[in-house]
Amino acid sequence: MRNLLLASVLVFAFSTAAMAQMVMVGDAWARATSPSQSVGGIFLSIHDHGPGDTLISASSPIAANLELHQTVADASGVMKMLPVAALPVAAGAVLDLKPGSYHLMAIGLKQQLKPGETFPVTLVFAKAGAITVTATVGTAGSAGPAERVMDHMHMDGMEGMDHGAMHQH
Ligand SMILES: [Cu+2]
Repeated sequence: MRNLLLASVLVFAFSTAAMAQMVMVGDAWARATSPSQSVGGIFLSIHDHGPGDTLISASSPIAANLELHQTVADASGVMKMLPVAALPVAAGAVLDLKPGSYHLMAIGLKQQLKPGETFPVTLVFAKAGAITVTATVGTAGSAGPAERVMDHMHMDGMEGMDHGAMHQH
């Protein structure tokens, strides 16, 4: 009887641990900003280890708002950023938020983002709830981790212009 009870406790503990890790967020980083810049891009990688989930919002103490954005080409090939209401992550999939693609846009920066500094980013998922990670600031033109340098070379200039155009009201 005691063994049965112990087994039940172990099963419960295991499933609780598994639930907590159904979504993992890593490689969070941001582009460095100039003192006059009020917006900035934040990038990270979301790994789903469960039945899939949806990123529904994000926040950070460094900015008034973090918006979910997507960089897309319009009919004439001009790159634009569009706010997205939610970002679905398929079961077992990896969703990379990276330059030229999905990203978090810090709106109303409260501080300059200087290379090497870190700050917290909280992501809220429909199922997994809130997950807070630490983002590291790269250099101004940084594409983040080395393997993303190719994305950077293709997309950085265009995305930089988009950010200015879209957020200067
Ligand atoms: Cu953006």
